[in-house]
Amino acid sequence: MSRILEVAVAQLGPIAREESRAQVVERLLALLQQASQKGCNFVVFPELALTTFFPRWYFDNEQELDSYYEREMPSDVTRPLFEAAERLGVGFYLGYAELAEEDGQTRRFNTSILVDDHGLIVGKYRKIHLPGHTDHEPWRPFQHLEKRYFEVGNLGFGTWDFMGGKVGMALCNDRRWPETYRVMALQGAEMIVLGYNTPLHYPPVPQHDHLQNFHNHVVMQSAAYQNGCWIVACAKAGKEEGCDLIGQSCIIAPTGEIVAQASTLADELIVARCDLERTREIKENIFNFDLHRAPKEYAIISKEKD
Ligand code: CDV
Repeated sequence: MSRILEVAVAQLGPIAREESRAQVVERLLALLQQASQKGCNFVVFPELALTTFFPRWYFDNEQELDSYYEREMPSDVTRPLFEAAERLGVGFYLGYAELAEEDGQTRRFNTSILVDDHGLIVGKYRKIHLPGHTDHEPWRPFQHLEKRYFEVGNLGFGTWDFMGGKVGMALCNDRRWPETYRVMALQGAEMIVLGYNTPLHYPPVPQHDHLQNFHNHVVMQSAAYQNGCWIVACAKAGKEEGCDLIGQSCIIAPTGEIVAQASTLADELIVARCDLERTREIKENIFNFDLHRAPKEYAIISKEKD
């Protein structure tokens, strides 16, 4: 027996600072359409997919900063994506900057949503591992101000019943942390989807620059295997406003094997037929959690710092 999700990763090339939301949505729609023509029913877009990666600049003008966030989802400009999802019967994952009013406060999150094949939002995730720094650091060739522009997500790592499977979400830096995947795998995740914006140059430790693509894949391939789940990862790639972003978007089987990989740094669609039943090969054998995990020995992992 098999349980298939026909998955497409819609890697994006650079988004210019001057590019409008409407122009970006046109690009996303073209990829969604292409995915549907290839017989896919689920499309994964990148992190912060509607604008340029704005945390690379320090803004002291709040109005300018706010212009990168979405106050509603869908909005007039993003609704065509939801309509296309319903019309084509194609669900999607999308990352964006969220400006929310909660408990009488304005809050900012790096967010992703799962939209089903009826065009309905069925899940929301707010990024938990926020990399970078809080203050302006002019010594850097570009800023990475996620710690300034976003709060740590307050929704935890969830999983959702989605189009016949159990799907979890993460965002970029989350993919480097083993706990991200394990928390979702313990909730039954069969597929974990994520988007990323990863510069080729890491200013604090430039001696690792040549390892960026390796580190990208090594964490996700081992996580897929160790948690017996599919991992679907979508980059925003290429030279964006002078900053090189890695590509190598990929679809990884529960065995840890990459079954599809992008070969450009531009808008590119890659696809794979993902059988969710294949998660059992791992989950019922080498990584059978019920039989072989030793959680009593892992208590230190979730202990707060003293
Ligand atoms: N957007 C990200 O989370 N980027 C980080 C970089 C800064 C290291 C990443 O983990 O890819």
